Amino acid sequence: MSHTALRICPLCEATCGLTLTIEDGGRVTRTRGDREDVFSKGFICPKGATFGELDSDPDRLTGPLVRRAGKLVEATWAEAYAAVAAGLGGVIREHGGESVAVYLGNPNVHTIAGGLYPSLIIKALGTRNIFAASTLDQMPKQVACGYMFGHAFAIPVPDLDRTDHLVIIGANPLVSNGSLATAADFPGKLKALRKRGGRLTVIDPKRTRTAELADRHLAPRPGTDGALLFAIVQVLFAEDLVDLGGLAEHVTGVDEVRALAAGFSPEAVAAHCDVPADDIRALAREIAAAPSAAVYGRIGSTTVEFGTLSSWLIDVINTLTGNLDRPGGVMFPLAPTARAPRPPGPGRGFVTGRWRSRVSGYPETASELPTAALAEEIDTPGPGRVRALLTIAGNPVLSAPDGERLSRALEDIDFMVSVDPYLNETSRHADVVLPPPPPSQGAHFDFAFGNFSVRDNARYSPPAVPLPDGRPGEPEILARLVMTLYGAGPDADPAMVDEQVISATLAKETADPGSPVAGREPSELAALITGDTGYERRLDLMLRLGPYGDAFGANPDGLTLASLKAAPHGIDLGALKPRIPEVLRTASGKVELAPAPVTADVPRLLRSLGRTVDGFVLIGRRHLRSNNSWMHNVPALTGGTNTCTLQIHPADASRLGLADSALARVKGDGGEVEVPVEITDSVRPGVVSLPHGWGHGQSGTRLGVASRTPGVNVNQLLDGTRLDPLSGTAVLNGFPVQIAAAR
Ligand SMILES: Nc1nc2c(c(=O)[nH]1)N[C@H]1C(S)=C(S)[C@@H](COP(=O)(O)OP(=O)(O)OC[C@H]3O[C@@H](n4cnc5c(=O)[nH]c(N)nc54)[C@H](O)[C@@H]3O)O[C@H]1N2
Ligand SMILES: Nc1nc2c(c(=O)[nH]1)N[C@H]1C(S)=C(S)[C@@H](COP(=O)(O)OP(=O)(O)OC[C@H]3O[C@@H](n4cnc5c(=O)[nH]c(N)nc54)[C@H](O)[C@@H]3O)O[C@H]1N2
Ligand code: SF4
Ligand SMILES: [Mo]
Repeated sequence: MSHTALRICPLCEATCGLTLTIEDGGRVTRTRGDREDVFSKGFICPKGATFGELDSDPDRLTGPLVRRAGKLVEATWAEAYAAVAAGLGGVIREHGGESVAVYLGNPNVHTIAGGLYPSLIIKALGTRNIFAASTLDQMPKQVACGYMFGHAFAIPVPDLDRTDHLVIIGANPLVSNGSLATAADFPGKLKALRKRGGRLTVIDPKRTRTAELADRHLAPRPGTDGALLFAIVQVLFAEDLVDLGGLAEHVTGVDEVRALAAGFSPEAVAAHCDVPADDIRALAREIAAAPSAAVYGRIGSTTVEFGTLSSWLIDVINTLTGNLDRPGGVMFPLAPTARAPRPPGPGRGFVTGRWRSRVSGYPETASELPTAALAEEIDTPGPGRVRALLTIAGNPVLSAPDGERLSRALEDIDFMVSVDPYLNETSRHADVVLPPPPPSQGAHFDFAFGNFSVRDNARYSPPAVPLPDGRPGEPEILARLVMTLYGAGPDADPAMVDEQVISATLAKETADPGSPVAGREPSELAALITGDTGYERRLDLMLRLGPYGDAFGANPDGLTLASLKAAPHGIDLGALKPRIPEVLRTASGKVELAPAPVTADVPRLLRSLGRTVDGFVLIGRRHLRSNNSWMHNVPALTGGTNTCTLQIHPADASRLGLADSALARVKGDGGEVEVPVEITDSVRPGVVSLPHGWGHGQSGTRLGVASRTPGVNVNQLLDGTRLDPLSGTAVLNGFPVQIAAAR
């Protein structure tokens, strides 16, 4: 016998609603798109369709592992927490909680646990050694938006359903399904754009599947978008196309931007970008002329040498053309668990560098240090050295620069804990591995992606399959870590962690005159909270205090956990709405178009204009049936085009004497790899493309399928010193390499 259950897909940012067919034993045997899902309306991709295989991968760990006499062996949960208490406790007693580093990987934005507990763990440790996938990803956007709008999470997203002209820079949503723009069925939305007479422009050094759909594809040299975007700004001013529309009274710094742009005419940057000046000029005019336009950048605009400048310029263009915060332009989503809007006014503003990394002195950004500096923080002796590491849902040995150095550092670290379902290239170094259950056995709510959804919505999935007896869910695993750090014994109830948060939040909200529950009695509100678990109760709390919430009865039709549970296909909260000035938290209370720390980096961009590259420039790529480093272990997701090859232009290949599938030697600052070439004219001459997340087959891992087609680790070509200086983000796209035929 079998039955079906609904589950939001946690495998990418599109957050599709899935219908799972579940056998009596709890195995997911079939996965379809949920046609009634208010957000995804039945869309599913090949990765979502293999949810069942990924869920039941036999290499997933079913219980904790503890290192005994040098070897990781199976242990009970009680033994594992005792080992954590002894191991981390010892390091903390000797060197302090600040000697423990935390690395938060990408899936934290896809889990309830990752949304609710890491900040409590960090607080319990009292450490500033926080590292995350952010500085391998979107941190430049957070820094740029932090300065412009006052908050690192005030990130506008393209209003995909209403825009007349979408300009995509360094993103390939046909493959990635979108990022910092949560939209199920991105391909369908691009087709709908064309159908309603809209335009699509793609700026990408590669002719990607997304570029193939475009009306106009500009293929600049990698890393030169900053100059190209500045040239668009220059044209807007020079041709009198600047029109802030209703925003004018809310924006400062326009004249400073005008002055800075003067040095970047299309003619001044054309040779550097290798894009004709006329094409840049035409694009600027089209963006200005469109009834609405949305300029949107992703990985190819952030993980690059001028990542923060490019991220900033994207929203400068949106602002100067009146497209910021208007339908069809870029808008600020309002998540159901966000704080309910408060009256507009000046805020504290955004700063970086409140502390610095110990070895290289990199500034903190959004409370994180650059992940590229994690290895040196561990392996460089001296006071303040990182002595222990906790990784949650991360695989930095493959995802960050110079994984070999990080691996060596982790061999010698005093103590390491990994919360991860797999024994992989990173977790194999841990002293204790705490595996969360497969996704079918966990509840789902998208705390992170509500902030980036192109349409506001609220959806909740309870666990589709019950947890086996004695197996904790990931929220409980992390809550128990918090308790352990505070010295609680094995019998302490982890739900106490959640109750603590609930009472602290209620005390704060009832005392805040801007809160929907200002002046009310915290104990009266606490008694109203529902939910079967600690995390459900916190979700109820956040929903009820949030922008659409019931405010604990004051707004009886508002959202609660109960109302979400009563709507299993989700609740649509409507198209995005303008939020300026309410969303702004800058010190001026305005959009600060020319923040001094950002404009101070413009001379570096100007200096780059005359530079030439000797050799090749490497860019990355993603594959539809894959996700970073951790989906190469499912047979249905391997093979076909999903392989680790070096894509190279035919002219370059013939010059180097490389035939298709021949081995090429690729050499970068940090090391070299040998990899089969794939000859294709979809990459520009002078550019090669190598995907990340490969380099499996390392000793001590338990990844039977991935080990058979290991691929090579592109990040071994980097030594960790190439960073966007304003955000500490690694330059993973557009770095120089030398290529030769392997002997
Ligand atoms: N060269 C190059 N490098 C890149 C990139 C690139 O484009 N080029 N992209 C970068 C980007 S955008 C990112 S986000 C990073 C990703 O960097 P990471 O987050 O460090 O790496 P992932 O490969 O996503 O690894 C995710 C880990 O989480 C585990 N996991 C999966 N599901 C769960 C879960 O439910 N709970 C827990 N606790 N663990 C889980 C997996 O087993 C795996 O170990 O990589 C970056 N690295
Ligand atoms: N199938 C699949 N989906 C995924 C992932 C995955 O691994 N596989 N990863 C998920 C994650 S963690 C993220 S962050 C998102 C990323 O989502 P996207 O950013 O949409 O994905 P990428 O394929 O990395 O697209 C980056 C594009 O930038 C281009 N590029 C490289 N350098 C430059 C440059 O200098 N300038 C310009 N203009 N373009 C450049 C590349 O050619 C590439 O097409 O995808 C998510 N979704
Ligand atoms: S697009 Fe993303 S969220 Fe949707 S089914 Fe595929 S992997 Fe899952
Ligand atoms: Mo990412």
